[in-house]
Amino acid sequence: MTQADLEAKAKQAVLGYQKADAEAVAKQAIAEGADLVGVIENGFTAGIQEVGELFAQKKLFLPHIMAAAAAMTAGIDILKPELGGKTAGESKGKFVIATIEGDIHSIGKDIVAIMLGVAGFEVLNLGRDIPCDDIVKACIDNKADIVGSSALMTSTMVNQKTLETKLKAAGIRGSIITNVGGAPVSQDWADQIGADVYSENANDCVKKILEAVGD
Ligand code: B12
Repeated sequence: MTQADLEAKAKQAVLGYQKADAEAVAKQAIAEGADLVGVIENGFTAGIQEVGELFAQKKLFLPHIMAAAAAMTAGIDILKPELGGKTAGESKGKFVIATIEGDIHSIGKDIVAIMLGVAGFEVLNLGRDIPCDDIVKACIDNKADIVGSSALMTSTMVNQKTLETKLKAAGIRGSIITNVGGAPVSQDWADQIGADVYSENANDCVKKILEAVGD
């Protein structure tokens, strides 16, 4: 099967809420030595983005989103161990990532975390709805080089600003790169709150953070 066919099948599995199909296409991609990052980005991610748009247009409802996310996660879970990532001593930097306080959206953040791992960063994924204080503590405890926060709602974006303030108060803002992302987040917002890097998606994040750490 061609790469394009595998990607189309992965996308269709998410759009059709078919967990078993998502797992099957992931296994097939591995067996055929396909470009697995391509299958994630152009297949599973493209599928969930389309579902997200249909949800926003009220053509789909919450159960659809849950089922599509479950299919995507099942496929990605099979691909993850095959993606490699950093090997000991080669880390490009320690990246702490979390969905910001009050926000439970985790799909995009998890995709970013996977791609950063593939690019050679040591990623500590704290999860979702993580209090700013806990993010700051994780940065200190792990001597993080970069901290990324995800916000999917206009009501939770403000906590990315709180995180900036708390990193300053903890005295570590000068020694850490801050990265913000999420659908309502923009370069303007990053400038407004004083975040170092805004990323539109996983690719953009890897590119800009590699630049920021001087790789
Ligand atoms: C899936 C989804 C859910 C799922 C989440 C499942 C999960 N485990 O994540 C469920 C059903 C649980 C859910 C719940 C809710 N949701 Co919702 N949800 C969505 C939906 C449809 C898609 C989001 C998604 O996963 N997109 C796919 C991923 C791949 O894209 P992404 O998240 O944007 O991530 C990419 C980039 O943004 C970027 N990125 C993301 N994070 C980060 C982080 C860093 C560091 C970087 C660098 C980059 C980066 O890279 C990613 C990969 O390319 C959006 C609609 C939309 N169009 O966004 C609504 C949406 C975000 N939800 C919304 C709402 C209101 C809610 C609820 C309050 C609904 C409710 N009434 O209960 C609750 C939230 C409760 C809470 N406290 O958080 C609204 C927010 C409105 C607003 N502007 O504030 C939206 C926009 C829908 C809408 N149009 O109304 N939701």
